[in-house]
Amino acid sequence: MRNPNALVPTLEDGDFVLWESNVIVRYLCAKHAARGLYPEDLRTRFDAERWMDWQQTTLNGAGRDAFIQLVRTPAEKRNAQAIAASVAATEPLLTLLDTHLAERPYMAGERLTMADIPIACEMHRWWGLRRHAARLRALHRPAGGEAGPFWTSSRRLWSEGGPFDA
Ligand SMILES: N[C@@H](CCC(=O)N[C@@H](CS)C(=O)NCC(=O)O)C(=O)O
Repeated sequence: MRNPNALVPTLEDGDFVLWESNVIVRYLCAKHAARGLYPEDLRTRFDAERWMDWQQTTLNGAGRDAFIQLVRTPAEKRNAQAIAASVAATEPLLTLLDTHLAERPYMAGERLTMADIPIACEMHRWWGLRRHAARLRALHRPAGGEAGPFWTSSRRLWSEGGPFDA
């Protein structure tokens, strides 16, 4: 088996097999370093590394239950408490992210780096939940109201890589 965990993603680059999503991002950005996604400057690189680890160990875990419940669980079996706890755990992290992005255009500073990739994927997943949860809609975009600052930041972040499902 290529990935002993039997999970995606798994990358095959010739005879080299690599798994763990953020490690795959690091590898591809380093391999194609000329594109600038893998910062040469050590501090900028590890700033990017920091946010990638934060996404995987903090942000992803906080939003996981909302995703599992709203997307993977039939409506009649959903655990409303688990969704509420997951939303409550994610909210302060979105505020943190919004504050960070209010001061710089990208996660690691002035340029798009590897750090923006997992964060943008995570935000895409989070905002995608709006299709499933009026509660998230109400939290982040009051009916008839203006988008909050995080909306603006995450929209900008995601739109760098493709269309944003608004
Ligand atoms: N830490 C691993 C987690 C991999 C993982 O959990 N993959 C999920 C999808 S995100 C999976 O393959 N689940 C099996 C399934 O959905 O059937 C990574 O970041 O690559």
